Amino acid sequence: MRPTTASLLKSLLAGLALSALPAHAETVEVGIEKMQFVPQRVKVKSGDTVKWVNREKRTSHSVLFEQEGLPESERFFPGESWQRIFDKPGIYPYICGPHPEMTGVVEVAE
Ligand SMILES: [Cu+2]
Repeated sequence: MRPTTASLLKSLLAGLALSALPAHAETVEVGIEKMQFVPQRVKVKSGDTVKWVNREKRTSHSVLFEQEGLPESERFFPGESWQRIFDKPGIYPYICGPHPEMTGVVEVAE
């Protein structure tokens, strides 16, 4: 079947709408295993999401950006995750609430 003018116009408009969007944001995963954030330091781009995944057998953890004065994430258990979107470039150090010896850094580029 030949495409109609309307359907051609529709796909053209869809293409334009897509190209007007900002670059595709990504989700970067940080694992939590053996009482460590892995990798300990991640580099992402502005607009990206960082997702922490608890890969322990029993231990629950949290993510706490103490220096920003943000509330601690919920404790998440093995198999659970927590995520945050980073909109602004900068260096974001964090710890685990119940285990402050666990530290990590999110580096957000432009
Ligand atoms: Cu912890």
